[in-house]
Amino acid sequence: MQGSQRAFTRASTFVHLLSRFRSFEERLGLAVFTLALLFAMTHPLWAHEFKAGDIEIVHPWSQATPEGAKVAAGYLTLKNHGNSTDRLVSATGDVAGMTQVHEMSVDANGIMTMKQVADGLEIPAGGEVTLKPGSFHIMFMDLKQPVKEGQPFKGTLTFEKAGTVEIEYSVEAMGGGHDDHGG
Ligand SMILES: [Cu+2]
Repeated sequence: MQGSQRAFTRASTFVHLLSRFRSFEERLGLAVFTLALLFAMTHPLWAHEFKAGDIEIVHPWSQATPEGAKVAAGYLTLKNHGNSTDRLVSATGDVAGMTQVHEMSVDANGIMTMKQVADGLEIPAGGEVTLKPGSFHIMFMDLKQPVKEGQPFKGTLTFEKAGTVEIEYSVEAMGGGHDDHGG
């Protein structure tokens, strides 16, 4: 994520400034402090997770939409701790009139297209699938209200075997630079 990279650059600059401190102890103490700071910046407080049976749902998030936008996208990681394949068959979101699970692909002409995942999104036994910008995503359509940064919204995920679970999407700032769902 760009944010993390920026945070990293900032932290690196900070480390450079710290090299002016004289004693080893001073440097060590400040280095530890810097690492803690870096950790805090790259592991957002809003990281959160949910469970449905053997499926662990890690950090559902969405991106703020511009005023008047009709669509938004949801991203998360699905980990299957079970011994059999499961599938994400449907999803809902409080903000949307209709929600679908989409996949993105690039056609022969280099045009990016997306379509609904047929037969559900497979999560292999012991494996994981990440829904992320430019790839699989949850598509919120017919938005009833804008998706606003810092205003999480609820939704549900339904799995073939693990059933339905309620989750909450955190909303990150607009313009992360890698979302094609501006509306
Ligand atoms: Cu889509």
